[in-house]
Amino acid sequence: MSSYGGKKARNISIFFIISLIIFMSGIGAAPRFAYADSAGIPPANIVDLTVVNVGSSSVQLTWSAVGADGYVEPATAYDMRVAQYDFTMGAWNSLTRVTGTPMPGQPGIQESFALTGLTPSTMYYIAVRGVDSFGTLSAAYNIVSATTTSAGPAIVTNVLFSPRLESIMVPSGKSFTISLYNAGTATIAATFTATADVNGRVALPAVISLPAGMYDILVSSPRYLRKKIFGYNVSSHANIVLPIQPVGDLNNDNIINSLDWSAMSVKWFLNDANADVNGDGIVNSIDWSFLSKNWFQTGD
Ligand SMILES: [Ca+2]
Ligand SMILES: [Ca+2]
Ligand SMILES: [Ca+2]
Repeated sequence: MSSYGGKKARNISIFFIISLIIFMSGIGAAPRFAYADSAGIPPANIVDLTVVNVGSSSVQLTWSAVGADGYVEPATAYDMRVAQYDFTMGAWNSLTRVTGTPMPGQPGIQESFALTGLTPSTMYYIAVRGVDSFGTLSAAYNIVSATTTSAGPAIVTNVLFSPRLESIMVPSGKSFTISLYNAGTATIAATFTATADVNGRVALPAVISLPAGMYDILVSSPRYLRKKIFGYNVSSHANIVLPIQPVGDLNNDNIINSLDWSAMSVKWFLNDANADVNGDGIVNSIDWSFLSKNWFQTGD
């Protein structure tokens, strides 16, 4: 047993010594070949810079990667310049250098970069050159131009409507249908039905993407004539006070006439939510007085 154990110990120590020799001699380590970038050889020219997409504040670009020497070994960096005029080589150093350009990949691969922070509806001229470890730039380049798109109107948020009803404060939970027409047209940009909050206000639902701009706004609510305001400039955080809706259209046909009186008269002296115009719990001459006052009025 002891001789076996001694043989094992000897084998382990021989293995350890051989490993140490291999380690110290560098045999077995990954070979490393440092590429000697030549100062005299610039990165190849980048002449395939291409605009692939244009937004209101960004331009998406692609080009083929160049190397530190021509197309050999990845370059050190890219030097991209942007101007609002068609520039010449002599102007290069005076142009704004774009930050955030990608680390050069293997020569020949396609690089992709989004130039951001641009002004809408503006023409830009862009070029890119490879840079080697000596700071030598590609000798030549192509210039691309792109005009950013217009910004477009912002989508409004936190818009409130304050409907107004003849004879009563707007009660919490009262239902309103509000339609926003593109101003001066019959085109509805948005329409929704929602109930009033405890302050009698109706919020534009967050799911509606309404661009800021001019709208004609139609409001309707059961028993009240529809009312429209024209040319309202809707923006975020607006609180839009709507016109007073006359009461008495019990059958919701947007006119107050004998049909509404018929609907009221059959509820005379009763507690009927629809015919009780002023909400005092009884249908009587007070409710009739509202119909009488608004007789033959029509809504918008
Ligand atoms: Ca070089
Ligand atoms: Ca009616
Ligand atoms: Ca009443």
